[in-house]
Amino acid sequence: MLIVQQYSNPTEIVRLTTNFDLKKIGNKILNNERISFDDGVILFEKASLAFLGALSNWVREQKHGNKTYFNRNFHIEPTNVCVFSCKFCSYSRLYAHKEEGWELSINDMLNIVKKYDNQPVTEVHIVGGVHPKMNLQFFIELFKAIKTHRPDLHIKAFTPVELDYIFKKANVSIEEGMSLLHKAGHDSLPGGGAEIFHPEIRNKICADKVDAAGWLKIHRAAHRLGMHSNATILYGHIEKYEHRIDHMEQLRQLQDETGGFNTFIPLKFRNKDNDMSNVDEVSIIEDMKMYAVARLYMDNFSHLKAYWPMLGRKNAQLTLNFGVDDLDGTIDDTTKIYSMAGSEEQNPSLTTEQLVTLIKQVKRDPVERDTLYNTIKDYSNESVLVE
Ligand code: V47
Ligand code: SF4
Repeated sequence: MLIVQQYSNPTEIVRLTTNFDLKKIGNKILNNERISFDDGVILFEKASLAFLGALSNWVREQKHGNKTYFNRNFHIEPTNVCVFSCKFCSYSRLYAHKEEGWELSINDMLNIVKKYDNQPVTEVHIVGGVHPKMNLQFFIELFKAIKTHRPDLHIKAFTPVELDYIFKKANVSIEEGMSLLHKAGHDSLPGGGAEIFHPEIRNKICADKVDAAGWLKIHRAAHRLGMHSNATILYGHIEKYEHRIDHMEQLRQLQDETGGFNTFIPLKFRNKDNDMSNVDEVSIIEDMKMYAVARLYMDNFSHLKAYWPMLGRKNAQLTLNFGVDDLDGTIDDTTKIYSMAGSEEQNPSLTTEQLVTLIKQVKRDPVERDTLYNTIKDYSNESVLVE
């Protein structure tokens, strides 16, 4: 019992650490000092899971107490036809084979929104392939149509991969394009398309889409318009720890500048049916290390999210002990982007009651939030749930 207490108490675990570097890093964290690039690499290379768990859980607790957030959202994937050819992607069909893919019209997408008319969802997450015929005007009309039908629905849409392509095609600047979309109802950006920023890896896994500078430029422009956004990392393939830290460093710097990021979302590489199927997936231990180091490195990001459909429900529960304070949403739909890559959940869907139970099972207080983390409902004292 004493040993368990020592190993979950961050002060004790730092005191007992014999490695000089880790002790120094641990003390920095306990003193709320920022850790350096080299510190981040050392944590990945040398720290035990117990050390990372104790410290990342402590940081999470400082920021959010016992709260674990979730939201009620649904996804729309306008198309899986894509002009790009990312090697890790199991989802897209090249434009040359577009007959194998799907393309939704504005009306199709509005009908999906209408399916949720009497449900208390707060957010629609729109992301898909990059289809050459779905242009800026198409999406302006889509956003206007959604907002006319349901003005209170938050539209979280498009990665810089889609936006960069759409703006170049429409011959507008990033600022102009973002402003037009924002006026039409575009509220925030999800975190996708970031993958690994470092060109050594990016050029091997997704050479033809927007680069790191372009990705960051679009998020910066969104933040300057007052929009918020998320950021992801696609980890656990051919990258090294240095590449992960480089990625987080670039995001941390932009966050220092704008403060516009809501949450950081590590996405585990899955290897089913893609051009990187020869690359093994990493272990659950590596997953927990990724979450913990992210929590320790990204000191200016309020939230760390585990996307449960990718990890599975049990592993998602485990991440809550490694710095995670958010489990994304109820995702009551047929999201294909992950099931096609071999995610744990083939039909990702959880009711609010199931998600709340999942969080309560690990003794956390479930809080439903909107996209911007305003509290909608605190479920900590609810024993009977009403949907
Ligand atoms: O950028 C594609 C990833 C991302 C694979 O902001 C893969 O709330 C693993 O960013 N293995 C898009 N991952 C999805 C995304 C996202 C998801 C949930 C919530 C939010 C948010 C954002 O999906 C892509 C890419 O990194 N992805 N293929 C794969 N084989
Ligand atoms: Fe296209 Fe996105 Fe797949 Fe890359 S990850 S091929 S940009 S759908």
